[in-house]
Amino acid sequence: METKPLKLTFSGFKFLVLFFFLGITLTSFSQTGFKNPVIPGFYPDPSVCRVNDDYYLVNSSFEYFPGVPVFHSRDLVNWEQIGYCLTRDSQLPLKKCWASGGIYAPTIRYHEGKFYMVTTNVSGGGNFYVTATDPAGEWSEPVWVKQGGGIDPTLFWDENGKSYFLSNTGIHNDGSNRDGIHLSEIDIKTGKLTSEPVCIWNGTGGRYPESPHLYQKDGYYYLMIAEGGTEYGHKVTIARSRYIYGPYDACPFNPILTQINRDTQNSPIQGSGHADLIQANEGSWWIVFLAFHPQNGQHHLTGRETYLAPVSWPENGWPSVNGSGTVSVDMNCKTLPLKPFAKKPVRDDFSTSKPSFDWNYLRNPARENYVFNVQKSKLILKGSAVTINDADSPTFLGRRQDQISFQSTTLLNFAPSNANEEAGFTALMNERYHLDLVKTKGKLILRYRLGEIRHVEKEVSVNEKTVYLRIESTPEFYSFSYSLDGKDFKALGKVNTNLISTETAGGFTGVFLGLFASGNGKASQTPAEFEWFDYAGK
Ligand code: 6LW
Repeated sequence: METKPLKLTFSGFKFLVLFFFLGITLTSFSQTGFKNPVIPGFYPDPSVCRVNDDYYLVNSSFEYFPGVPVFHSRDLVNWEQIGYCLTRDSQLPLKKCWASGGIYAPTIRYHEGKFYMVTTNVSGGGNFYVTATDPAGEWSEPVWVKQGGGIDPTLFWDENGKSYFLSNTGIHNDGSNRDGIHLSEIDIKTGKLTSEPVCIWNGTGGRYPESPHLYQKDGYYYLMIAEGGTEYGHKVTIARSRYIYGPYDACPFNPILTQINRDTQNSPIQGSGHADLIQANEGSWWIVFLAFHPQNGQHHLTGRETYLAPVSWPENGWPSVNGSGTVSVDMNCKTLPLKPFAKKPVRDDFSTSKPSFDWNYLRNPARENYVFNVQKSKLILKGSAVTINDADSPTFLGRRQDQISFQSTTLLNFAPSNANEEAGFTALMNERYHLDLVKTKGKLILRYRLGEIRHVEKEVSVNEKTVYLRIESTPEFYSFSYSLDGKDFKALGKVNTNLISTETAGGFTGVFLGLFASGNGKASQTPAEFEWFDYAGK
């Protein structure tokens, strides 16, 4: 067959030019819509900064180690974890830290070529900051801020380059003990406050005025805070002043963000608050904030998560969040050009020499009790005297339950000959609230720890060394099953999710799915080998 060379006619050329520009317009300007939360699971108190086209976000981490996860994005919608700020015991002393103690809300800022992350270790030294030139790490040793008390610190540099430190402290500058946002100057090299903290605003009357962030725009200082507490009454308010020390005038339509109103009382998103504003590279404004997703009535288990909403902020005007001051799961707004990351695999086959960023320890881990055996592709846990009922560091490695419905399975090789030794798989809110599938000498046990209640739901005799353990959840129930061949799973029991929710257990964290081992009072002789771990949201 005769083939003709392809000739580009003038009208063909016009079409090509048209397609080219259409393509550019579609890919490099706005795209429509995204889903909240943008970072699902226990990732609360988000703070964000931008360097050119790159955005970096951090979250609080409480008793978990490493501390303060760092995420990267190029569109504010898709986030990928690139590391942690606090990876060394010297940066993150968590010894004997109580559940939901440790690291409270952080702020991340970029100033003159350096990243700063400032936060509070409420059970280990108070306010401090660390710095890095690469946000993926390593971060510096802590610079401690010498201020008695205070949480939710922020650093701020004004246009003339002065450094400021803000936090919420209960100590008011007239000596009374009243919550308010305090501001002082700081020597950024030493962490020494060079002026007395002064209370500049205590909000619009909601309890716990906290999480201050300061911005400079159109000749004003804008001070944005959270009020109402981090539960269902949470909200974001803002005030402004021509002078950094005030007086601050409250925005006439505060709160600028809340889910507490009549029209949002049945929303799947509740508790929106604790926010940070960011201006994108092309000029648009956005807000990141925490909120949570109740299930099974007014109960949430997946923690306070990271959400995103667009902000319109006219010159000399007030910022307006999403037009309505509320948010939804399906966000019908223009976004930056979307740059998604690859989906995470369902299986972790433990073929790496250290855990992926998904995995966390409880408090400062005893490193000798964790072996990442790359050759055999196994995670080997050695039980210590400490148990998962202790506010301590048991041999435990967990990942966040970041979906309300999921299925998660692990393959365990463990046949101890001593009755005190155990290893297993747990859904854990904290050391006082957890649901465990435990292998002991000759037995598999399903047991629940619910505050002062310790209940054994089921015991079956299992002498085999190898057992598959499975935890699944729906909004209403956790279900537990096991298998000896990986195909036929036998149900052991199910329990209501609300029994270990944040509303029941208290605290600021979310459920972890954890692999653990313990010698219950003395070191175990028998290591527990985990071959792989699967987790899939439904
Ligand atoms: C945090 C405070 C808050 O420091 O809860 O929701 C505290 N906001 O600002 C712990 O996350």
